[in-house]
Amino acid sequence: MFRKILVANRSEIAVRILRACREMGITSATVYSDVDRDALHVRYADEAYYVGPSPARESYLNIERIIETAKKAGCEAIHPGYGFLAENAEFAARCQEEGIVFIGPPKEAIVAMGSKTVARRTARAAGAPVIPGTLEPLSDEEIVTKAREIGYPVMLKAVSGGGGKGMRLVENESEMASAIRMARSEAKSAFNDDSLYLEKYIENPRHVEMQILVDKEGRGVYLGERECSIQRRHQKVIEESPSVLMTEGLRREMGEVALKVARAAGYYSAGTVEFLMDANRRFYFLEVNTRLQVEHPVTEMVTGVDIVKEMIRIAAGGDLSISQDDVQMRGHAIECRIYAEDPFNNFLPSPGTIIGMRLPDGPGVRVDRGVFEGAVVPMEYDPIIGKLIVWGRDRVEAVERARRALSEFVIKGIKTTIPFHVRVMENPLFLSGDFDTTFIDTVFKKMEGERVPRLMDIALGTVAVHKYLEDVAPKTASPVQVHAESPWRLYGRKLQLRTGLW
Ligand code: MV4
Repeated sequence: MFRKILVANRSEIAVRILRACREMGITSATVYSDVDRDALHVRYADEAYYVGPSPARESYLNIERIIETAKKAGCEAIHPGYGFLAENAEFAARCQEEGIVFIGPPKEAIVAMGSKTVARRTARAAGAPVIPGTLEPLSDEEIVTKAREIGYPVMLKAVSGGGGKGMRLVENESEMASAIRMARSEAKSAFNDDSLYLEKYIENPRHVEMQILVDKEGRGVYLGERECSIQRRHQKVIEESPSVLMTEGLRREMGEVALKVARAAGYYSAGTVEFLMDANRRFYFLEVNTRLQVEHPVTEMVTGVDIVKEMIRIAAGGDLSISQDDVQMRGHAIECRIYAEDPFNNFLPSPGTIIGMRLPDGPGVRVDRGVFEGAVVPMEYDPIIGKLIVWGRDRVEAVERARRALSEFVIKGIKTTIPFHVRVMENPLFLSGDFDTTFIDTVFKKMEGERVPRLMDIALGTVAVHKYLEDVAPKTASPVQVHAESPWRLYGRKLQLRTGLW
């Protein structure tokens, strides 16, 4: 096992990985930029090294500086977390050249899965159901011909894309010329690669992804699926496991497909194989995420497997600590991503100083966070400041705990997505499980200009802090009184009635 690891990331994911190091008895080091001098991850690491100015490209993305830091600190391995250098094949290659273990998949797998057409060819060769479409990049002329063959509507996608960038829905041939132009230019500026391919458009799909672990010997397990259909502009906002659509048979099928794709790509480490699922529960391979994902905790909550520790063990050449038979999914987990964004103002970023914070806890509650009371949320990086993950014996209990935990969760000084999650947790479509990737756009778009009603404010748990920070409390009824007519009880009853559906 490694003696010392460099965690080349920041915020909640750096903290998460540093915790795994501590549990494994591995000495940890981390890196920080100017603005992160006092950041939480710096405090959780055994050592922290300054790597440059605040802009990510000069610090967290500075490959040579990070490698040099790992060597200086005497680290045998680097964990990249997610984002930044996590899916950067050049970085993985540089680690290898310097004799440092990259805690992630082999660089060849990053390159292969980074090309969506190579990924589709690999998946197809492995026998995975792939969305009908092309397996090669196309010229403008080929796009028009192939689109006719596939049949409109089609999705025009960037070969180097993923996550929705450079993607265009094209309903008919008259829209094609301008769609090609826009997609190529978007892809060119985002990935420096303007090549495109085509897929048949899947209407109102659900995003279901399979978590896998594969060791360097090629032994693998799947840890079940995550339902990630609640997204906003291709950013996931809520994830849960299991998916309400899943059956045991379907899970086994999807899990085995995911492992076959991974093996065909020469993959090892933790990874995620993404699928789109249509209204008939047919699933199609979408892409492979060659990294630890933001939403990994929901899988940890239902399987009890520590994905980060397994990932480190695999990187060190160790065996998986579990076989497929050991993997049991128990209960239901839901993750609410807490972003420093204003849900009442089109999710505008809301950087600033956190002047007050109360974290939820109690039964079935986990909070992974990158901030603390007094912390500054900088504008330079991803606005995710933490995640609330709840576990319940079933989906109903998980939702009840999410509501309860959200009602305890207070962050003052910046705007957060907490009130947004409160709304989703009371939304009938979400509660019924009958939602797809259009959920936020169709049902939840109109939070602009809305104000949280006083009752809601109390349910949010803000009263206690208001008492000290603002003069709101005197204007409200006492918490006890309001509680008696709190919307939560009502919705809680409605929810109980729905239990039979799942
Ligand atoms: C699609 C699709 C429909 N048909 N591909 C968006 C993000 C990227 N990872 C893939 N995406 C989609 N690809 C075909 N052939 C619909 C989406 C899509 C979507 C997928 C998952 C979650 C949310 C989404 C929101 C809009 C569109």
